[in-house]
Amino acid sequence: MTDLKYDWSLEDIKALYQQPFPDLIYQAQTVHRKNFSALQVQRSTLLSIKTGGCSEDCAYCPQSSRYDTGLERHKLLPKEVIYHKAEEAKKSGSTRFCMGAAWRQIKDGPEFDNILEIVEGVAAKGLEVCCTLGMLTDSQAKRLKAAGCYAYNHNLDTSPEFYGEIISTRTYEDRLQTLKHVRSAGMTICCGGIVGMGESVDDRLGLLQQLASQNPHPESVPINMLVKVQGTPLENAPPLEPLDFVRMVATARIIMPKSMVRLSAGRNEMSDETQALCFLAGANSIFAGEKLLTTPNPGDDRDAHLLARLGMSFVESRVEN
Ligand code: SAM
Ligand code: DTB
Ligand code: SF4
Repeated sequence: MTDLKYDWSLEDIKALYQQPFPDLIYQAQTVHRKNFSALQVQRSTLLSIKTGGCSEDCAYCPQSSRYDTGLERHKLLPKEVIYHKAEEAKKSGSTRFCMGAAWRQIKDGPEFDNILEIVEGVAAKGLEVCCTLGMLTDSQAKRLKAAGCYAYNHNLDTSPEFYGEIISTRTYEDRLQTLKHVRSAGMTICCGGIVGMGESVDDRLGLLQQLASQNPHPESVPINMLVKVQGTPLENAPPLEPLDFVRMVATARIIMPKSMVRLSAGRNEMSDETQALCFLAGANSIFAGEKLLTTPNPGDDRDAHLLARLGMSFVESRVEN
């Protein structure tokens, strides 16, 4: 059994990250194989249930109302539309359905009641339900859990030091507080961040340190490569070296050995070879389908072709229901 550790120092994380690439990949692969099948990748499907018009100023995000990204806004989707998408996701092999809303926080009232009903409906279809709806209070977290929400996604995005360069409308502490509420309600935590926003290597590793200092570790850790969207302040962010991204994935795998490491946004812009290296480095989950929340994703055919060439396979969705 791999020992879990919650007090990684930045120096220790850096020593892992900076080792020669073959040593890093070997170590990550070894940890990966101790804890998971190295040949299997789990799929989640994302659906933006409320799009755009968000009051926050996250510099990467096409959905902030402060930037003109040409995105078509829509209010909360009708529940029939969401159920239909959930069924399609299950048929195409996803085991988790993740609903995202461009909100700063959930507001109690009819809209939240609707969400609770939708969560119940999707869970009844035999999918793991994940929500990402912004900040939430302790009692909202408990109600979501009671409705059948299995996981809650809320990212720390970057290091505490770099965070202020990216978001001014809510604090790191706010985010940690929401994560606390999610944990105490008994939902699992999906928490990660974004690479490629102009942050330093120390910022990337500082993010990993924050994630690994949570006890228990987040059950899933999405590592996003920034999708540069025209009109956002980060549209011209400096290019990211793909091998640095792979190093980030490998380091996450080593320090959070039992977590699902999700190769998240940015796959559409990545070569198949970079993705293959990420799987070698311990990534074992992806978002499936042609769209993330608002930006393009590779789609099922390209993913199936890649996995087949690697002799790998997808975790199959449960067949009941
Ligand atoms: N509004 C909620 C929130 O911020 O928690 C939920 C949705 S928000 C779009 C979920 C996550 O998507 C963000 O925390 C961020 O990490 C990621 N994200 C958003 N835009 C992105 C982009 N352009 N590239 C990569 N990741 C992005
Ligand atoms: C996460 O870390 N990545 C997903 C999910 N959690 C909600 C979202 C990625 C969004 C990329 C930009 C977009 O498509 O709008
Ligand atoms: Fe709003 Fe979430 Fe986008 Fe930030 S990341 S602008 S909170 S939708």
